[in-house]
Amino acid sequence: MFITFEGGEGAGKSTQAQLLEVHLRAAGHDVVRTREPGGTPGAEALRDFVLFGGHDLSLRAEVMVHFAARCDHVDRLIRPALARGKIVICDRFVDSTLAYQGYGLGQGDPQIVDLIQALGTRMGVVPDMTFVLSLPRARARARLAARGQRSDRYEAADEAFHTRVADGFDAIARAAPGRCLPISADRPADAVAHDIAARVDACLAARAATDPGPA
Ligand code: T5A
Repeated sequence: MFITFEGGEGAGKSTQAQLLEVHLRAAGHDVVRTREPGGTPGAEALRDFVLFGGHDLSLRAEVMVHFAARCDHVDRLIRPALARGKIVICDRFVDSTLAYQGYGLGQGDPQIVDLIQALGTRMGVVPDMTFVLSLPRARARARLAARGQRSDRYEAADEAFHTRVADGFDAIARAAPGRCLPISADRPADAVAHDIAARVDACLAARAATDPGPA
């Protein structure tokens, strides 16, 4: 089972991914938790390059860097883990490229959106469940300021960019209602985690009920 977390910066994706991992491990599941951009040594190097390198790439080139990192991540970590029956929890995936590069930077340019969607279909893995966390931007900014880490190039972008990204995530969730589960993150972390765990447990129970088991 492949579970992804999406949403703007500071919405609590990493916190929720970690809490879900703890919940599933406690129930005896074998879990791999990872993130994008990154997740493998090569993809982490590309993460540094694209988030902190200060390079002025064309938008298509930037899309390709995210997908180059993703290919390494899928080929070396995600697909093998899924093939071994593990539950993979990933903090961001293709939807982030669509929201940030497609809607945020590309402002919905159909050529960029098409490119991202075409590359996305070639990754060979599709999330079974995607939790799309939403949080008003002012609340997210306050959480990030309280945490006090250095900003990457997207976090530092203007508010119009972040509005387009948030609208992009809304559009993505509306377009894939079977996969995407919108979650309000403007609540205590344990309340958010409770809702997420309930959804995942229900999905695992439904799968177990239809699984014929070993022949
Ligand atoms: N990107 C990524 C692209 O542009 N294209 C792509 O294809 C991909 C894959 C990634 C950046 O790259 C962009 C998107 C991003 O800008 P990142 O560092 O991985 O950079 O950024 P984020 O994924 O946004 O990670 P953040 O850590 O900034 O945000 P999270 O994970 O949403 O938030 P989290 O869990 O770290 O929480 C932030 C703070 O809030 C607290 C936490 O303790 C923490 O201090 N918190 C809460 N406080 C109160 N109530 C709650 N419910 C809380 N939940 C968490």
